[in-house]
Amino acid sequence: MSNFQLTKENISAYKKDGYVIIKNFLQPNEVNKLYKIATGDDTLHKHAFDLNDQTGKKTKLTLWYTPGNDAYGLLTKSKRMVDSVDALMDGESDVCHFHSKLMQKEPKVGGAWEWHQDYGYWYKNEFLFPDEMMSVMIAITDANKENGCLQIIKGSHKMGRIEHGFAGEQVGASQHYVDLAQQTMELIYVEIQAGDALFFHSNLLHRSEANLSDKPRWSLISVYNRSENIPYNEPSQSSTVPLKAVPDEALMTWQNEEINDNAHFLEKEKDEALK
Ligand SMILES: O=C(O)CCC(=O)C(=O)O
Repeated sequence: MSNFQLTKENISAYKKDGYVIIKNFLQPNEVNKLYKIATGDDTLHKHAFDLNDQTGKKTKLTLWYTPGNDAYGLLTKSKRMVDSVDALMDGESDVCHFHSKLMQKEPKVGGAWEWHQDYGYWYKNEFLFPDEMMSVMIAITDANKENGCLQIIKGSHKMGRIEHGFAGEQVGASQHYVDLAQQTMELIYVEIQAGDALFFHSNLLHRSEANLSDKPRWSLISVYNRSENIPYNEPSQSSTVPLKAVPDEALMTWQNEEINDNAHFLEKEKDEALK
């Protein structure tokens, strides 16, 4: 989808609901390319680690900070991504990339995620402005109730940050506030197809269930920040380095490099923060 731009309606839906879904954000040939790399790239596999849920089920993920000229980096830096998040986030300073994660929720073993706000984690990194941070989830495979798709509470970003505590290896939002939120706000299952994108606010409450199906659920989640939103407790530098956008076509037409260690992968055993 070259020259893609969010509409005014997309932007007002995001402001009101805390998210917007864009169908067919990627073309089938683009998502096929990403799927092939996701399942075949040794570097991505080498840097993958397991995150346990409370029942011991594991989600595999690979997390990196610096988008290079590999297919994933070119997508993260593509004009359609950078312009879209620029239109959605508050503030006017440059768009930067905090990190990206390839989420690998395998059939029967892919674990659950507790209710949380991403800013529940990033607050601990001492970013001050949650409205200047957001995530984009790109479905690499179809996501549905059967394979543990994302669930969100529509409009919950307007509650501001709520208390979080530890839940196994994850951070979970106060269940009391999640229960209160659900008294008036709608629970949405984000059932999307490969190539669709979900743009969501850093304070939107979300969770997912384990993947008990026989189909994998793979997705890319890229996190963006504004350059003025300095984290006072975060060792990586990426979140305040302005992104140089590349044309949307780069993913398919540039001679892509393979992802390499210049992406600065998170190694779970060395780093405390998971996100
Ligand atoms: O993709 C999922 O199942 C959940 C991911 C998630 O909640 C997160 O990365 O914050």
